[in-house]
Amino acid sequence: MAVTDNSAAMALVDLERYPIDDLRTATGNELVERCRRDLDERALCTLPGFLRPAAVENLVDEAKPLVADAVYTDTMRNIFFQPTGDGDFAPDHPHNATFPNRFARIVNHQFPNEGMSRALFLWPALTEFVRQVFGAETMYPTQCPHLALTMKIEAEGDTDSWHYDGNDGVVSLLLQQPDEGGLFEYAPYIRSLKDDRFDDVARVLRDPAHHAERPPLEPGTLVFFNGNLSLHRVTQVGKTTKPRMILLFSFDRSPNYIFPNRAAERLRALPKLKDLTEKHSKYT
Ligand SMILES: O=C(O)CCC(=O)C(=O)O
Ligand SMILES: [Fe+2]
Repeated sequence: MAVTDNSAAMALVDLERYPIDDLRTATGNELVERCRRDLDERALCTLPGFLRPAAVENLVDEAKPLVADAVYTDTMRNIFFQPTGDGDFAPDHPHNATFPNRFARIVNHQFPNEGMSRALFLWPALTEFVRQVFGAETMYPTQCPHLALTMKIEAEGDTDSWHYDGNDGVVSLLLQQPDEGGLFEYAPYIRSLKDDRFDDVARVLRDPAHHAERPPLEPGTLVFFNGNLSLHRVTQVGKTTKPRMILLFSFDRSPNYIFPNRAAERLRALPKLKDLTEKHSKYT
C-alpha cells in the first residue's frame, strides 16, 4: 500500500520559522496561540513564508500540466449562492445583488496521488496544526474526490466574487499573485449566526475600499480564514503575465464529511479549459 510521504511535505515547509512538526515546544505553543487569537479577533490568520521559496515554484510546476483539465466557472451569483429576484427582498436589497464569478479550478482527483500538493494536504502534522488552531477535538482532511484538495486559478478578467463559505474553516496557500488585481478582500465577522446585518453588508458591497480589509498576501503564505461569517471576494485580475494560483485544503471535524452530490455534479458539468481554446492560453 502506498502512503503519502511525510518527508516530501516537510521539505516544502519552513519548519524553523513554523515548527508545526512539534507543537509541544514553546515556539509551537506560541504559534498556535497567535493563530487562534488572530482568527478570533479578525477572522484571518496569515503565516507568510510558510512555504520555502523553492516549494512555491515546485507546487506551481506540479499544477501547470493539470491546467488543461481544470474546470471553468463563469456565472453570476449572489452572496449566498441563492436564486434572486423571487420578490422576497426589495430589488436593491443585498440579497438581490449579483456579481460575476469566473475562475478555473483544478479538482482533487486531478492532483497526482504521490505529488507534493497531496503530500502536504495529507501530512498528519498539518492536520494536527489545523485542529489546534480551530480548537477542535478532531480534524480530518475531507474525502471528496472533487473538493477535498483544489486549486483556484484566476487569469486576466477573472474574479471570485462576494460570498460566505459553507464550512467553518478554510486553509489556503497562495502560490502566485498576478501583476494587477486578484486581491483578497473581506469584512471580518460581518454577520453573526443570528443576524445577517444587511445594512453593513450593503455598505461593503457599495464601497469595499472603505468597508473591507485587504490583507497583504504574498506567495508562500498559509492562510486560516473564517469565511462562514466573513463576507469575502477576490477582486478582478487586471493585465498580467501570470494568473493568480491558490491551493485550498478542506478539513472537517468529522472523518466522513462529504460535500453534497449537487456540488460534485455542478463541477462535472463545467467545461474544461482545454475545450475553451480562446481562454486556455491565459492559464499556462
Ligand atoms: O482565493 C481566495 O483567496 C479565497 C477563495 C475562496 O474564498 C473560496 O474558495 O471559498
Ligand atoms: Fe470563500
